[in-house]
This record gives sequence, structure tokens and C-alpha cells, in this order.
Amino acid sequence: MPGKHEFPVQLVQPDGRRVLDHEHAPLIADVGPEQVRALYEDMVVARRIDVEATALQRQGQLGLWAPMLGQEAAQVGSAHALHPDDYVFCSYRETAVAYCRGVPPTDLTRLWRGVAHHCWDPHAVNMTNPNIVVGSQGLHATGYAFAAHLDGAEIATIAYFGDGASSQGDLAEALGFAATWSAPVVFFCQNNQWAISAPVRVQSATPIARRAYGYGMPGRQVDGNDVLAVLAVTRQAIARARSGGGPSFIEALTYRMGPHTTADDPTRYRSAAETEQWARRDPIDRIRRLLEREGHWDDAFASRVAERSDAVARAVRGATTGLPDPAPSELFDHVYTTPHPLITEQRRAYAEYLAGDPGGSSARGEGVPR
Ligand SMILES: Cc1ncc(C[n+]2csc(CCOP(=O)(O)OP(=O)(O)O)c2C)c(N)n1
Ligand SMILES: [Mg+2]
Repeated sequence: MPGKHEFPVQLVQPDGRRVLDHEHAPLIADVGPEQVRALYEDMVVARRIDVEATALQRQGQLGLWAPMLGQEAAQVGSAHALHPDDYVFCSYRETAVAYCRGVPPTDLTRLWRGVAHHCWDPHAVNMTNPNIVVGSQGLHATGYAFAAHLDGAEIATIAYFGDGASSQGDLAEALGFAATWSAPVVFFCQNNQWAISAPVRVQSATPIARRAYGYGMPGRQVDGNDVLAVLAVTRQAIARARSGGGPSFIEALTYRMGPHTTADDPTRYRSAAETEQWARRDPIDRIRRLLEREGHWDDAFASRVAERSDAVARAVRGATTGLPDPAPSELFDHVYTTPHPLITEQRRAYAEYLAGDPGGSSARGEGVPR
């Protein structure tokens, strides 16, 4: 029950010192210096992609972008706990998770440029595309997990959502169903303290993870800016799900350092002091300090990571600006899987309109079913 887990799990302090935690440290006993470096590298590259995409939006190359700056440890740590056959159901902010799943970085911006309905092939990486309908992915993850269980597949699913989403009815339904049917799903809440301009205190009067016990599953708070702690608790939850132990809930305490999306101005609703306080808990600096303290940091490694980040960012920029605009008629292509008379007629009418027949039958509304 909750009492035992009142404090967020932490394995590395902001100054890079390890925390003595005999319950959770063994979960990452196999993670040696090379793996810590790999986690560091993934966080740095993911941040570089995110910063590049934000710049691309500011330069008019993307319609919108939802930055994940500050949430690298929550995303990279949890993604590294997943098996390739687990399935990820995400929101719109999981750029680092997508990167770790193997989504080509050059696929990450397509939807946000407004030239396609998707970014990547979900089945190639077992991860859904960005989902804007807040909280709905909890239901998708639960349904998929339960179906996999019925099929006898020993996999887990993970639903990534935010503190604001935890107030959605969809999440309540998903948690209740998952718990009573023992679905192999991990509910991963990135509590980044804000839901656009609404602070987390208006979402929950109790730590969000504690709500899990009311549904009948374990809930655990973790320092979401500590990549090793996130890896440990997510491994535990995934192992539990995959071995038939049922669902778990993780609340990763982190902070959205940037705006909600590029259409938002956070200075309107939160203080610079708050943001600065979280900057001191930066997830990437923390692992750099750990590597330095333990003698695994060197300049050659730092330059290699920086060069790789710049190369990936250049590739993202090149791919984004090179994306062709689709033909307007493609709008009608994937509405139904089979031809549909209404869509066929709308396509014809739109083509006529584009062909410059303003006084034609389409302008008069003839032939367009209503
Ligand atoms: C069902 C639904 N309601 C409202 C919105 C508008 N909306 C988009 S993001 C958002 C806030 C979500 O906050 P949170 O769950 O904390 O995730 P974060 O954006 O902080 O990652 C809202 C209200 C939406 N997209 N879908
Ligand atoms: Mg939030």
C-alpha cells in the first residue's frame, strides 16, 4: 500500500552522487559505464532533435511543435526498459521515446509540417503516432494489452500521458478495466507540473501515483529527471506486466522547460524562478556529473556525442525542408479504406474548384451531397 513508497524513487542526486537504495539499485545492477554513456547520448541527441524542431517551427518550416525539453530522462529511461515486442501508446510529446524505439529522426516532423496524417510506420517500431486526444491512449494501451493477453503473447504495453490527462475520464476507464482484467499495461504519467496553463495542483489533491491504489494496482513516484531511477522502476513494472502480474502506474516527476507547444507563451502563467529552480535539476547535467564522478567522462566522448547530435539535427532539418507538399486531392485518399460515393463526389467537386471553375456546378453546390 502507498505508505511504503511515499518518497519518489531516486538513484542519482542532482549533483551526480548515487543514492543508496537497496530495493531499486539492484534493478539496474547490470547497467555499467557504457550503458550509462548510451543513456546520456540518447538524451543529448533527443534534446538536439527537439531544439532543432522548435527552431524549424520558429522559422516557418513546421506548423507546430510540442517540445519535450526537460523530460529527456523520463522518456529515455522508460524507453530503455521496453522490449522490442512491447507496444508504446504515446501522446504528442514523446520525441525521445520515438527516437529510442528506432523511429528514423527524419520521420519525426512530417505530421507537424502538415504534409501527412502520420510521422512514422507504427508497426515497424511498435509505437503509435502522436496522439492529440488527451488521455485516449490509456484506453488503446489497455485494449491492446488485453487482446495480446488473450492471444497468449507475453508482451506489455505502455501508455505515456501527462498530469493533465490523469483527470480525463478515458484514463479512469482504462485504469479500472486494466486492474480488474489484469491487463499487461504500464501507465506512465509524466507529471511535468503543467497542463498548458493549469498547474498540477488543480488536477489532483493527492500525489497522482496514489490514485493507482484506488483502482487496485501499485503506484510509484519516481524522480523523472533521474534516468537510472526511471529505468529501474519501469523495468520492474514491465517485468510485472509481461509475467502476468497485471498493470502498474508510474508517476515521473519532471518539468516541461519549454512552452506547451510553440503556440504557447509560458511566461504568461508561470514564474522565471520556478523554471530556474528546475533547470538546476537538469536530467542531462546530472548524468554528466555522475560520469565525471565515476571517472567515465572524457573530452573525446563529449565531442563524439556533440558531433552526432549535430549530424542528426542536420538530417532532421534537411528531411523536413525537403518534404514535398502533397497534392490537394490526397486529402480524400485515406478517409475510407474502400471507395465511398460521398468522398468520390467531393473529390470531383474539389478538383473542379481547383481547376478554376468558380461559376461551375460545384460553386452552385450542385452535385455535392450534404
Ligand atoms: C480530449 C482533449 N481535451 C483537451 C485537449 C486540449 N489539450 C491539449 S494538450 C492539453 C493539456 C494536457 O496536459 P498534460 O496531460 O499534463 O500533458 P502535457 O501537455 O503537459 O505533456 C489539453 C487540455 C485535447 N487535445 N484533447
Ligand atoms: Mg503536463
